[in-house]
Amino acid sequence: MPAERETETSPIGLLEELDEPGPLVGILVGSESDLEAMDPALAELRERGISHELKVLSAHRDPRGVAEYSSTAQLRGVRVIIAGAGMAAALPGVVAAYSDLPVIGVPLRSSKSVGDGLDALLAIAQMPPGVPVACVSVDGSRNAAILAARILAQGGGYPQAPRLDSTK
Ligand code: RP5
Repeated sequence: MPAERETETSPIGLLEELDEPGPLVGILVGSESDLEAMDPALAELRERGISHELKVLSAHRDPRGVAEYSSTAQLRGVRVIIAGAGMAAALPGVVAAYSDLPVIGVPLRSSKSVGDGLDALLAIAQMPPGVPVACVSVDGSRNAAILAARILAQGGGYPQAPRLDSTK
């Protein structure tokens, strides 16, 4: 499997790709304007030889695309999802609503941020009970990649948690 599988294509057709083994880490960003902030994560994963893909998918502008990606990622072999977004950063939370995979949110500072990224930090960290998102620091994409690597390094041995009613 190649260490790097970076694409920015639409997720349409992901279901047809189920035969192909997916990368271990899926990286999503809410906008093309977020791409540069994820460079440290890409470098970290590359250096560690961890296969990954990168897609631009907005929770607000393309909610169906986010739902399709998130609900098929595990079937494709993805084990951890890193999702970076700025402003009203709904992306990591929406991904976690559709997937049982661990989701690491990266709050991003953008030119229109309030409080230098405080808006995104709160949007990602303040998830309601039952829908967990791990949150790193503002523009902390390198830490997100290191955390993903540590999650991947854990073996099995603990049964997968059953999906519970997240409204409780
Ligand atoms: C968020 O809005 C994106 O994650 C980005 O950080 C911010 C601005 O997006 P653009 O207007 O630059 O596309 O959804």
